[in-house]
Amino acid sequence: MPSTIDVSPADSFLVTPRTAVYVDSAASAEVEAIGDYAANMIASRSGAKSQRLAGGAAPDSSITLTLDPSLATLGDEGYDLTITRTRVRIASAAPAGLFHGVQTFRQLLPVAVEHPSAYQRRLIAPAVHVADSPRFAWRGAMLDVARHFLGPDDVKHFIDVMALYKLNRLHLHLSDDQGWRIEIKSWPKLTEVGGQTEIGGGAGGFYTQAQYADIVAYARSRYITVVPEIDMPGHINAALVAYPDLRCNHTAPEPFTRIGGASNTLCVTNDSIYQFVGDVVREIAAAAPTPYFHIGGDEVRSLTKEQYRGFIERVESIVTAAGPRMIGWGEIAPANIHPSTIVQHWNKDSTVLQAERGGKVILSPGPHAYMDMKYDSTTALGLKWAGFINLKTAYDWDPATLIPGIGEQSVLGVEGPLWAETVMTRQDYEYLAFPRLTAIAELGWSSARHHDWENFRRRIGAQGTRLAALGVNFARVPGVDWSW
Ligand code: TNX
Repeated sequence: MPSTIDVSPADSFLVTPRTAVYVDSAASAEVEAIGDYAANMIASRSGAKSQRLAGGAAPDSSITLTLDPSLATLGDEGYDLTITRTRVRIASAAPAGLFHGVQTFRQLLPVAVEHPSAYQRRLIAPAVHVADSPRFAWRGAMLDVARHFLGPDDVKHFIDVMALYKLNRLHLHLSDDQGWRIEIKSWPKLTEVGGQTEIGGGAGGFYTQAQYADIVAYARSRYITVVPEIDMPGHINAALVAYPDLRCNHTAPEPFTRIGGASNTLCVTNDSIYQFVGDVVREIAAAAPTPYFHIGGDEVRSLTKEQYRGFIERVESIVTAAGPRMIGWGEIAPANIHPSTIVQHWNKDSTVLQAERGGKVILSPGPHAYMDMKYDSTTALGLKWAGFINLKTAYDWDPATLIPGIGEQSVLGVEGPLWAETVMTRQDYEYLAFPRLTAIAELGWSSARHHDWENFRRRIGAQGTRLAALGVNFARVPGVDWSW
């Protein structure tokens, strides 16, 4: 829900065959690409282009995208959208805001906008003025492509749906006990061996570095930053099968293809494993520029506290030297990590320690944000260790008050992880992610003063036909009127 919205009830803007999208005459290629995206959205065929506005005012029936430095108070992602009878104007201090403004305009158009070739496609939007900016900088989803692999096209489809809800981070869990999913040229067996397994004995799979870079670029064009995760020092059995010397006993463990975790870890007391960690971090960061690198760090049971903390601190210096900002799950917080490192809360963990250091945290609380939990006892897919999570439970919490000692200032944002022990296909992912991911998106974007379950419950019903139009297999959860 936007920060402010003023509706002029008597007026509306109608898209006609003459409606054109304009960008400023001096617009950058980046802004022009957003213009083309908007032109495609309203056109009844693909390949439509935006035009450059050569001086003077925009003509009637125009949609203009303008960078306006005076809107800097709304931040890079904020935007100002004005729809009148004759014109649509989207303005922002930065391209990201223009893109989000286009998404709001899209949401104001009828569902037919999702069907470019629909026979009857009367695109009409109410006249409004919206001034809007996000509450949190980090609004994420996580795909666990390690437990069951998901191909690049399915990931891109997920990215497209994320964009509709102004989500801006896609965390990819690229390795785990059951599989290794990204090509590392200096350690080829990671994918030759570790990439061939997954839960249940299926064929697994992996992304080549070129495919990974393509996903990152695709996400970038939707103003979504991909966050690569390589889970270590535990949850790494697939790599140990490929390279037994990474273990202290130098013997290959059995492949692990069940639900649950193997107890094996990297041999953190052996200097040579830091060469491995460095190679992996540097190759992934070189394959596609990344501002963040997630090192996992969760659920390690077989190391001493000192061994674990020493490992995290050493890996932090490796990641930081390679460029990215490090992220780790809540367990890393007791190590002596830098305040710029980001800690991701998931369970009863020590994340608060990072807030006490003046650092930032991402909130993915298991009992609210875990999209791999069942909705209720009748849900066929999913796990239930963190409880059933219906739409209300996913929505009805406040990131700024959830954890004592972690206030608004410490919260970088929210993220919904979709662990994939039980999910195998795109349809499975979608069923668990939607509509709950819209609740995470709303918590990330909308101000706390707009937080209202009854209001959200009524509004979200309208997303059903839109998600259906996009081919998303969302769960028709009870308590919501999906018949709009
Ligand atoms: C805990 S969340 C895990 C994952 C599992 C997930 C299943 C976290 C950091 N570790 O390895 O997939 O539960 O819900």
